[in-house]
Amino acid sequence: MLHPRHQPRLKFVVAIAAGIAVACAGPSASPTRVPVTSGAASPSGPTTSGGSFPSASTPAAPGTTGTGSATPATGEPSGLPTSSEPGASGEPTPSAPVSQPPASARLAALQLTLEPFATGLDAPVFIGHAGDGSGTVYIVEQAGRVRTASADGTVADTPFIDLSERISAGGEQGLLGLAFHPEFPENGRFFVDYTNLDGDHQISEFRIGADGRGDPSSERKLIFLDDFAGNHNGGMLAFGPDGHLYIAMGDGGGAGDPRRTGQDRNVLFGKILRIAVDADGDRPYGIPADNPFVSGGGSPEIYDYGLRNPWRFSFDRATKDLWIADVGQGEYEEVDLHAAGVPGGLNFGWRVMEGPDCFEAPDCDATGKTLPVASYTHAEGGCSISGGYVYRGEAWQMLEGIYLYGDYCSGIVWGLDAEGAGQGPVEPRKLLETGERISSFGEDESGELYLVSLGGSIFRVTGR
Ligand SMILES: [Ca+2]
Repeated sequence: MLHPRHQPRLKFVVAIAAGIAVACAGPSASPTRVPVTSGAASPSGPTTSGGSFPSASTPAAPGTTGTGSATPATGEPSGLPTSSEPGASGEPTPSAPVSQPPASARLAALQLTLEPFATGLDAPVFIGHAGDGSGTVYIVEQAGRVRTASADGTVADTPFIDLSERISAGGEQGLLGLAFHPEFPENGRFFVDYTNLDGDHQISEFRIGADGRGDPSSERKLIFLDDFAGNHNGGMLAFGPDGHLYIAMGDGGGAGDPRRTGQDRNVLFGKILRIAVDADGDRPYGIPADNPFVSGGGSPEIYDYGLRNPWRFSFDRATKDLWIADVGQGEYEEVDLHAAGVPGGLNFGWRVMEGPDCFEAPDCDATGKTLPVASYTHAEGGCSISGGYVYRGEAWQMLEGIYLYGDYCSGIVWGLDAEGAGQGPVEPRKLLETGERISSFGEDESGELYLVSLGGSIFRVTGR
């Protein structure tokens, strides 16, 4: 199933539908609006930006990715922190280390703010770290470059690696994911997910060269997947607490899952995949022995299924829970939870269901499907969810145990009580209207969180 299926490839070249702008306009009034610091909010907002990444219902137009012009308000590097000391970007409020209120109570009182971290990036879609103790963060630019930034947000001129010549970028395509091997400091191995020049999926390993940067000539290809549409490509990569590589794969694209891949356990589209990254015999990767379909019933790489476009997912550092944000079709954006200890093989419902409801059919069979722990309608707040992280950093105790996520179209950020979500329905709280095209969240090695705007800026997330 890893080989091209020689299906005709649809080429989506469409203008951004006016409907996206309408759908993304969102509520005009926000009772919970919290000011973004340092003028980070862009009054023009995402509703006029045109880009759709990753789209909810409409394939995105190629070449619409921003380079910063849509969100100019963060200004020049002079506005950036000039020191790696925490105080340079806002001193965390000292607070008692013991007996803090439960997450639900802190969430109700939380004031979330963004502080400028880095600017001038070219369509950034992710930020992460290498686990090397350096404080360096790695920023993925959609066109195919990985940039490094020091702890004070200074972006190095020379990319860590430039893969742009082998990548098709624009719309939902490009360099989409990056994950460092858990033993990267020793072995220099890292992994990327990109759409190649044909628009097909490639998950590959690279290694650093003698100069300490990624070596473009070191590519070792792991998974190739022939795609049939430009949208719904997933893209997130992350090593789980089990040391295996988890891979987000969208349903292939189009609209409404035309090939019914989400529920088809014999194709890799519409899934979370899980592999061991070392070669196993003739296969360039291994299959974890406890993957749910190793003995039949589906492709052995599959971990969870029934997903539409799980653009971003993350693991809770403390609980090891897997949080998946699945971009919806025309109605719902959803947050899915795969609790630690629960075996793989969960079915999150697409395209039988979208969010908590049946999709298209007036009624449907929800038996055996894992419903989202949270969702929002497009009328409530956007058109394309960008999943975030459960905060486990040290600087902002008010954020401890709160899962943050946002919407690309509306720029809204929500939070929910992560522990509570594992026990039953929780009520997310709208925390901030950023005015940014939120392409992703990310974390540094110490667990501090960042918000990535496709417009070219990255912000630190703070909570008081
Ligand atoms: Ca696709």
